[in-house]
Amino acid sequence: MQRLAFKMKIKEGHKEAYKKRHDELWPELKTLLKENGISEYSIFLDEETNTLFAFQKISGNSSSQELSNHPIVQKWWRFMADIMEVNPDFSPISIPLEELFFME
Ligand code: RM4
Repeated sequence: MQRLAFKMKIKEGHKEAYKKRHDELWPELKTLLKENGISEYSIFLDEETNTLFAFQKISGNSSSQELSNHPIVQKWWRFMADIMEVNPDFSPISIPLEELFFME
């Protein structure tokens, strides 16, 4: 199992919509993430900078951000694009973060 983290950006004033959409995460997306070895996936918000900090464990070779070939992920990213900072393909701009500390 590998721990990894990355940051994304939410558009100003869309915290509630972001949380609601994730509270209602599509079951098929959740299944796809789990089938691809992703677990303990959480996303935190720094409201001061509108920065989203995502943490997840992966048992395979791909993070959630590397599943761009799956139509469900593409559909979800398009769904979320109105409230996030995204690339031209609607994928969220995701910046990997370096782990500097870990305690069991
Ligand atoms: C995030 C972003 C990620 C996705 C999670 C479920 O807002 O779209 O790529 O893995 O939602």
